Amino acid sequence: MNTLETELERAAAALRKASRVAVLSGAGASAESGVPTFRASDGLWEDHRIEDVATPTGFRRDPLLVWRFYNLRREAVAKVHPNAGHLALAEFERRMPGRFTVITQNIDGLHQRAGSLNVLELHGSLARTRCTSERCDTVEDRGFEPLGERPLCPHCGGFLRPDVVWFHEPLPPVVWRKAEKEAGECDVLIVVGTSAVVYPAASIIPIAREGNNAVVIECNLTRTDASGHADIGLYGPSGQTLPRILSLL
Ligand code: BV8
Repeated sequence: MNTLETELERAAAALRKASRVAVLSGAGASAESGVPTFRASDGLWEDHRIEDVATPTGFRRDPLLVWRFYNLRREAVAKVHPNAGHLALAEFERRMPGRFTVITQNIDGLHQRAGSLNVLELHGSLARTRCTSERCDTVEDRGFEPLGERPLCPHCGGFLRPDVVWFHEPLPPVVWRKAEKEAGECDVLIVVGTSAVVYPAASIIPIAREGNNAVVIECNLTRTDASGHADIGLYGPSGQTLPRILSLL
């Protein structure tokens, strides 16, 4: 097993040669900002069944419970800040303008707040609401202002939902197609803070390998379902490993 130092050097060497880089980030990328992950023992799903709070059925069954769950997350995310890992990814992009893409499963907006410009939100955003009335369907960025227990559309009075992708819902087609393209064309894919169990997001990893034979760098605390696809493994907090790679470039 290579030491972290060796792996950091290998990661830096791969990035120096890269012409296009993509990132697939998950909840672990925000963990050091204080945002709970999903599948840790004290994770977000701990108090809820996924089916009750992150599916269309759950929302139809009990919209108040679902809004309580998402309002709590909006309130929590309003108080946190990007961590050194987010900031390092934004600096990577500044050094490779137009050739660096963050594909995120996260809905906390922290990559953008850290300065990343080219961000593809596969699973939507906590900051946005969407009107459920078919004749309206308005999507609005509401920041992290409190929305009340059952928010209504200011335009048509219809019921609002969070503009996030729930389980059993398709990912936004335009975003997904862009993510597939970027993953298929990159030379290096950095997989940071994801257990790689949710699909189709996790298929970004094989798409990068099979598309352009990309070098896959996994940044995680532990080995995951993605580790078998990884050429380089940086096992430690991404708030430490990502800035370390940057310092070696
Ligand atoms: C779809 C938004 C089809 C909401 C999320 C049966 C029926 C239908 C579909 C399915 C099915 N069975 C399976 C599926 C597919 C399903 C799926 O993948 N299920 C899984 C659970 C098996 N997927 C779907 O349903 C998708 N849609 O398939 O639609 C379709 C097509 C056409 C028409 C109709 C339908 C939609 C999936 C999207 C679900 N929405 N989020 C919300 O956030 O509330 S998913 C949710 O999980 C988050 O987005 C999260 O990002 C994502 C993945 O979790 P991770 O980010 O990886 O987080 P996790 O806690 O698991 O791991 C954290 C990692 O970080 C760990 O490895 C940890 O070690 C590491 N870490 C911790 N700290 C650090 C760290 N690493 C580094 N540094 C640290 N400091």
